[in-house]
Amino acid sequence: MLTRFRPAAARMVCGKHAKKFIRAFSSEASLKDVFSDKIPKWQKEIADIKSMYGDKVLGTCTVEQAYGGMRSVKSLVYETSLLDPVEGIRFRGYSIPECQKVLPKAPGGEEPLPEALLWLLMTGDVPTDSQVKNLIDDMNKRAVLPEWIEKTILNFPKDLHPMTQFSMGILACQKESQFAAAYQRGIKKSEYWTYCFEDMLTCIARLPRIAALIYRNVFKDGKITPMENKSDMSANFCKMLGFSDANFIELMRLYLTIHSDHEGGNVSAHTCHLVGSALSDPYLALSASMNGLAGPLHGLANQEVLRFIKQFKADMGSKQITPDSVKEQCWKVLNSGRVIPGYGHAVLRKTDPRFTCQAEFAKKHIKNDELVDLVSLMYEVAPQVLTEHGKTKNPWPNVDAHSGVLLVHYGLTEENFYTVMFGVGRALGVLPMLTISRALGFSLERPKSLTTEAIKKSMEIMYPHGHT
Ligand code: CMX
Repeated sequence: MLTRFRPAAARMVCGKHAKKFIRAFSSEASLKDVFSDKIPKWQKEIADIKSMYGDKVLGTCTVEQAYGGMRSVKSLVYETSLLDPVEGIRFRGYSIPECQKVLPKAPGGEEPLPEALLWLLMTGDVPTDSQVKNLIDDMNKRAVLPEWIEKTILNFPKDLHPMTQFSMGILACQKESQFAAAYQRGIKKSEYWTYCFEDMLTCIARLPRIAALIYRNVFKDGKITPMENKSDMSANFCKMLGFSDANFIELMRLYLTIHSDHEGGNVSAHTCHLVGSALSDPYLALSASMNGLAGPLHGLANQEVLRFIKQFKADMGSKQITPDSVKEQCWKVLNSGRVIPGYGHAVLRKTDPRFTCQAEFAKKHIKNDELVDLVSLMYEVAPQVLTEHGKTKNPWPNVDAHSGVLLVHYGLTEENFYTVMFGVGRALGVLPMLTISRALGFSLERPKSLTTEAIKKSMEIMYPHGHT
């Protein structure tokens, strides 16, 4: 059973450490064992980098960047994923197509299991089928929500935005934070991660139930199936939302996987990292992160895309949709001072591979769907319009440009819910990184801010004759 056992290294381990070591390299090893085993190596790597290069310059920040949202300033360490402007995201070095290939899948499924991605993000390793199965079993045990939280969510006003409800639902779970309780009792810094890990898994496991309660209460009759915690996270989630189509469940696996992580500088990831750096527990950090995701320039763009597409269809009435009419609609939006949602990106400079894999899913599973076809037509037209418009640095589509029409195809038509689904996925990236931050002892975030007056003064001293 010890398929990942490394005999040479194992021989060096003896006594009380041997049991822990063997546990960590067994194909049955739990995520916590494997993660725990990695920590000393990562800590040493960072200590070595700091001692060798601690005083070397990694990047600079210009005045333009300070005013411009710190775009591209290299000042964060984020281990789970890295974004290349042209190629797109890599999760621990694996591109999306590579993840689709190597990560374990559900029986009969073709898309990666999000739980497998969680393992990859936490450890850098592709897990075995049995490791993922054990992780799913563990998460299912943690997934049950306390009754008072279920009742609280069902009592929220139906016109409270689902993202606000989602953030509040996560915050309610904070009552049971093991990290917060342990910190109050008094724990050593070296123990922080283990409580953070427990909160991370419990929090992620509970998100599908929180989200499904919101969905059923706001958009349906408030009736929800009892807790579904027998299958994988995506299948459970779909069933609690009220969907049983096998292709929709596959889509959910892909959806949660690709929405998980997008390196550290985006608003939701950075917020989680920042709030967690104050040793706020994972529930507090994730709830804050979700408030950032709820902004229209970030996660809320997926609901805005569907609004845009629906409005476009309504404006067209019975007229035929053509590249020219799509172009005209794009200009209408731009000329009214709004952005074309789902297009552009702060880092990417090509089509987002998260868009591409959704387009490929549509090609494989969906035929003759007006809205899916419209998204394809938008892809032919919008980049050219945005290029002519001349403002955005990236005229290509991002993840949000495609996700909504796929959900509509399977009957999930309520666009105000879409960012909640993004949030369930995003937790699979930002909470593992939060746990890694505690394991590696990352510091409180405290960048230096300046006033405009201070910038002016410092520039006048550095450039007394003006800058040429
Ligand atoms: N439509 C119209 N104008 C756009 C645009 C778009 N899709 N994308 C960027 N621009 C404009 C910006 O508003 C900005 O204009 P001003 O100079 O007047 O302020 C200019 O182009 C330069 O912006 P940029 O450097 O190319 O882009 P930013 O890094 O500032 O912003 C983003 C990135 C994603 C917020 C922006 O492209 C945008 O608003 N896109 C539409 C909303 C969207 O799809 N968001 C989702 C992103 C993915 C996610 O986080 O989920």
